Amino acid sequence: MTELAAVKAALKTQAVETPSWAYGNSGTRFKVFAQAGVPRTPFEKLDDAAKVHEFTGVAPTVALHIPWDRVEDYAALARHAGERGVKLGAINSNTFQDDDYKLGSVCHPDAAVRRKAVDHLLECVDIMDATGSRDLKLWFADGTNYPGQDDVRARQDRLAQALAEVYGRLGDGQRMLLEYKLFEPAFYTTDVPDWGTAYAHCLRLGPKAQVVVDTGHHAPGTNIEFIVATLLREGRLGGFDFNSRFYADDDLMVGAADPFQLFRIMYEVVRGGGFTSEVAFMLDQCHNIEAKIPAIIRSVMNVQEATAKALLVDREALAAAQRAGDVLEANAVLMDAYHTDVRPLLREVREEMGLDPDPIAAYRACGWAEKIVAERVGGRQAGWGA
Ligand code: PSV
Ligand code: MN
Repeated sequence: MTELAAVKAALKTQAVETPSWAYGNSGTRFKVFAQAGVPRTPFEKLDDAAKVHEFTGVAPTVALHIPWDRVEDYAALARHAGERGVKLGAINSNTFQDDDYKLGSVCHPDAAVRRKAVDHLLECVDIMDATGSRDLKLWFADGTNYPGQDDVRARQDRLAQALAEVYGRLGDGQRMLLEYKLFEPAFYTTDVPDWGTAYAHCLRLGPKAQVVVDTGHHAPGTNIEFIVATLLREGRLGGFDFNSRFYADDDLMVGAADPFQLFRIMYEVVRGGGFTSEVAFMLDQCHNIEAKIPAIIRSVMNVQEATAKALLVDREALAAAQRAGDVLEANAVLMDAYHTDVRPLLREVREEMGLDPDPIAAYRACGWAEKIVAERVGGRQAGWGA
């Protein structure tokens, strides 16, 4: 196989998971702007996700969020997905939208609240059994707002205990992905603020516990690709939640704020052997003012472009320059790949996959946007909390 053929083959096997919540309405704490045609049920979210896969060819799974995507019959939901050519992906838990969680969930000082939170996580594993999902994604809003508010060490013990109970419930082939976030909604301490804390918990738990890197959850200027390289070296990179940030956790389209950073991350993934199904490439975005389905298609394409550039790095030339201590040449080799216009290559890849080379134009021409606006009348639009 030529080198270019190998790059194309790799791009064809790429899989980007889209999040059910990105198809529903979202906003800021100031306002949620409703859009016409937005799904009203988890089934309709899957219908939209299937369109993203139909036109990109690389978005075969959809992450669910419980309780937002709670249904009577999860096997029926999985069947509905299958009939449309997609599958259910990670199950995301929600321990942040109940009054009981004001002071935390699994780290709460009251054992009864912790019990409720852990029971929810266990219910999520039951759902994984029904949907055939591999990954349970955990993000905790737990933390404190004021120094002295709670004992930060005791909170770590409570967290460890909760995680151990859920870990023990995981079946064969199931994993726990622990997500960290620097701050928000807690403003003083966050109980899982960084990759080190997440990694320490995962290490204690065992190999089914893996760290998930949400690109929006870092301080400005953080070298995320270094974190990625380190977690891959340690065999603990479970996946990504891709999105873009300008200021804090902005949840904008991935690759919108800093495509160069996305390239550097994808290069470390490729370099570290992480371009496999063991690393889940998920989007975690909210499309507050832009049309949702085309924005998700655009995001998938942005991930593809960064991946293509990362795959095109001339690793032999790079290694030679690094061995020679040729700083400028090593940097130039990396930048050559970054500056390559990979859009023609990706158009070819899509054509070879039997797809339209321009997924956004194809989506616009297919009439789905008009159809959902006409048909999804009445009922309650999906959004935060639904
Ligand atoms: C909140 O910051 C958040 O965006 C986390 O990143 C989760 O992954 C996501 O919500 C869904 O719960
Ligand atoms: Mn996330």
